[in-house]
Amino acid sequence: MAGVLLTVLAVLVAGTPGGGVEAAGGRGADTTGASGTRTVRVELRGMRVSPATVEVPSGTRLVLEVVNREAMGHDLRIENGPRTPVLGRGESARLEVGTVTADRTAWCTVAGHRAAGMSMRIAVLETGAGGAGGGEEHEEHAPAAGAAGPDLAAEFSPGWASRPAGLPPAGPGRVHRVTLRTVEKDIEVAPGVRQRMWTFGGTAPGPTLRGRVGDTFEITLVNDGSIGHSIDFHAGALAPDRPMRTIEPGESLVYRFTAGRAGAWLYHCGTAPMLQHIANGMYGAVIVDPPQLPEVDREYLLVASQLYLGAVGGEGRVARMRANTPDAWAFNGVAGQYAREPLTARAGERIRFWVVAAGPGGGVAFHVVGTVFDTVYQEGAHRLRPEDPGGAQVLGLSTAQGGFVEAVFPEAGRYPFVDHDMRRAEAGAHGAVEVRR
Ligand SMILES: [Cu+2]
Repeated sequence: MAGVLLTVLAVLVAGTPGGGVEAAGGRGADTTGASGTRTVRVELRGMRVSPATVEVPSGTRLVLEVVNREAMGHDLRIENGPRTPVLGRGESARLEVGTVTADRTAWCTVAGHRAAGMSMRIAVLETGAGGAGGGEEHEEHAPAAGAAGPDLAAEFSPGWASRPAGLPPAGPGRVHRVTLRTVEKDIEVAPGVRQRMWTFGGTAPGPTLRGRVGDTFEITLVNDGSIGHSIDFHAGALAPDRPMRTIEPGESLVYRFTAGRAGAWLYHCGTAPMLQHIANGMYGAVIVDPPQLPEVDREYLLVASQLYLGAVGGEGRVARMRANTPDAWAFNGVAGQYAREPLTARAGERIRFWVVAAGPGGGVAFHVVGTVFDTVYQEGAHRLRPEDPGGAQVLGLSTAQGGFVEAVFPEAGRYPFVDHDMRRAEAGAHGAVEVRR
């Protein structure tokens, strides 16, 4: 309540020429040209800078008292001007903007925060006039993105290898202890295209965890990155407050959950803007086997995701995430990788494909050309079993859903698999299964 009042006050003060929270100079009526000093309190909270606009007469010496009102770290940087350090909750800093003679912008430089809305405008009013400041826009626009996306016919770098898609069975233990370190790492996400990704454990998707109903997972999350991160496991029910909290670089936490129910589950970073953290690679899968899950000849896991190319934290890239216009789509993080290095099987084998849709802005319509699925397990329930007379063509998953399908490959050949949304398939969400005799 007090915060709201302060914000309102700040807006009121900002909109009143000559006013000031702690006005140190004159009242703005200086006739010699210097309008005096204006001090404005600025609050950082909820991906917003309040007030969003500060209007001052030209020639005003402006001082901003910047305070962060939430646990997430923020700063404020003035265009062509000073910046605060990253502020923790309740911390404040004083910014001497200097004498304002033209419109300027200010924003939080923490990755993704500006694109999420953390910017403000310092607008010049005509001296002595109360009219609307019609200053020029200094907003930066997203760079025009290449409409064609990456060249999927290009070569991967020498020594490149696809991410192994084979899914090993769950280990014998009932407690699974894993340490996940958040690290920033350059990864080749499409042929010849390297991107700095934010990862769990150095890969995107992160490591796959697997167990059975009733198993306990104990994850130690260590932040080796340069900004705050967190983790959210869909596979277990608990109060998010402590285990899903954001930890700063150098910190760690232990996240313990018991898998009460079977399924193909997503895990992901839960730090704002989540859209950016997930799109930059912070996602993975937890497989919890249904009871009496029959053995099959081979199991594969394919995590579907969008890819956004460009500088990490680049505002244009984040703008594209928000517009849901990915540059490419991928299975297991790399566009087109299993077209280059196909999955393998033998004729007559039963293959189980586990699929998780990581998004962050779309699902998947998983289809294997030349096969008919006789088993579909989606979001914790069997929809089709081999003894049923029906068949299935697609495992359709919304964002963050998971499941598996099974098929028997009738004869040798090369069987493409796709996201049957052809925009996605042609943008990298395709591969093949090479079936031998
Ligand atoms: Cu993160």
